[in-house]
Amino acid sequence: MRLFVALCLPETLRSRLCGLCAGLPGARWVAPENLHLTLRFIGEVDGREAEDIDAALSGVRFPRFPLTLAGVGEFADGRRLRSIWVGVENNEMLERLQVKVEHAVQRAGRPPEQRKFKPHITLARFKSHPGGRLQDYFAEHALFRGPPFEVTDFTLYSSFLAHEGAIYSPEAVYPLD
Ligand code: 2AM
Repeated sequence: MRLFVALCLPETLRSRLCGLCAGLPGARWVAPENLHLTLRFIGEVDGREAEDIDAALSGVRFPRFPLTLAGVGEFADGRRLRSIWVGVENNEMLERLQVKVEHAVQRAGRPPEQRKFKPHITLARFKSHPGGRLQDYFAEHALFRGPPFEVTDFTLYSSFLAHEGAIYSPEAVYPLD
């Protein structure tokens, strides 16, 4: 199975984010129930590895903390637009939690993540570029700021790639102190 560790977002916040999910031709918008903030992508594992990862994540001790989503941005490979996302206000606690999760996943035997952690919530992925509409979109939503919310847990998700798109299922939830 294909695993990743993420923060689940409160329902009210996901509804707010849905307001950002319109107005770009060529966008494949993420379904509201799939909006999440990834802490660590793990990838394909077998049942034994999944158990080790679950055990390591169960050992993470970390306090609850507040988080605020803000701003919008894009990921591109050269000139090819890959995705647009909502960012996070500077948050040292989030960075520290991510490091703890990264270490736990490594203790479970996975190789270190090479990419720098860039917290984001993907809103849409693209097969074709929306052209000039993208600048309008960024101008319209540049000042987006969500209501602060408390992070009370993190989740190990499995991802199943179906025809209609990815289906994410929470496999385990790890409460913060
Ligand atoms: P994305 O939202 O930026 O695409 C489930 O697929 C989650 O894991 C998504 O949040 C996705 O990030 C992330 N993800 C998928 N493949 C990845 C990879 N190879 N490296 C890092 N993160 C990945």
